[in-house]
Amino acid sequence: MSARATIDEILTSHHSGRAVMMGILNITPDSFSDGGEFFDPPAARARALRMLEEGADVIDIGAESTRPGSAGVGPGDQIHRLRDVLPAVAETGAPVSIDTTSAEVAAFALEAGAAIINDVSAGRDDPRILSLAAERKSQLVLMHMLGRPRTMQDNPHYDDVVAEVREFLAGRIEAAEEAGVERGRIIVDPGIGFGKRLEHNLALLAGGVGAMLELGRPVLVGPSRKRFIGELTGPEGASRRLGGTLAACLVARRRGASIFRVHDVGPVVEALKVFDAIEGSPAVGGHTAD
Ligand code: HH2
Repeated sequence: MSARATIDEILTSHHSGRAVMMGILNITPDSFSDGGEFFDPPAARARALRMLEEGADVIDIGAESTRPGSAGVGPGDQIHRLRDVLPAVAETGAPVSIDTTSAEVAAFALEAGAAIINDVSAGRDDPRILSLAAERKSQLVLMHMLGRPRTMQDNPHYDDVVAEVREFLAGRIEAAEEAGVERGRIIVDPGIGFGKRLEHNLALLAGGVGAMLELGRPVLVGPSRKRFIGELTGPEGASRRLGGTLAACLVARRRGASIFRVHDVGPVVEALKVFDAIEGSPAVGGHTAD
């Protein structure tokens, strides 16, 4: 991938075919795969710079873990965690996204240089986040989640997961537009691992991405190192899920996802480069093995 994507290139990536890399920076003591590692500002900044070198277009900073079973961190504590780290990352010139469901935290982050609000509750936790995004003309990621992080993995059920997630996101786009957010600033995300069993995650990565694209907005996916990969590859820890993460990103890419929220930026960039080169080769669609 060449130069870092601009905000406009991110917002039109579903049309242009550009792959956008969102590198994960969790400044939390308890995130499921990297909790505690980047809690202090110098370590967090170094991690962000490393991901940018590897090809990240955006750094997604989260100060609250949303892993299954987690209880939540108040806005004051999130802001305290972000105070030194966020300006240091924004100074690098890379677009910063703030992973929060709190309007207070989002307002602080936008003031400190963030350009994107990544709300895993899609504006349901704190509806003021929608009017904030509208007023500040920030970009807004709306993600599907069934239930709340504390309980979302307690026996999730869908009759038709793809249709229900699509319906939910269509409704949240409408709510955001009613609050004044321009449709052109919205990104949608099926919420891999958020109130989903293995078969739900697989369905969303297979047919789901195409169904989400019908909403007319870029599709972001976040399968990185998640539990459903471990369910397929074995019980090793989250940092041993790179192969599965690559497979999930490539499948989602094939279906039209254009924004990838990942921990392992370098390997995903490399995999997508090779994948896109093969898919773009004139022989694709020509000869087959049989
Ligand atoms: N996944 C996580 C957090 N934020 N945001 C979007 N848009 N999509 C996702 O799939 C997504 C997200 C969970 O992963 P992680 O940040 O690595 O862990 P934790 O929530 O434990 O900090």
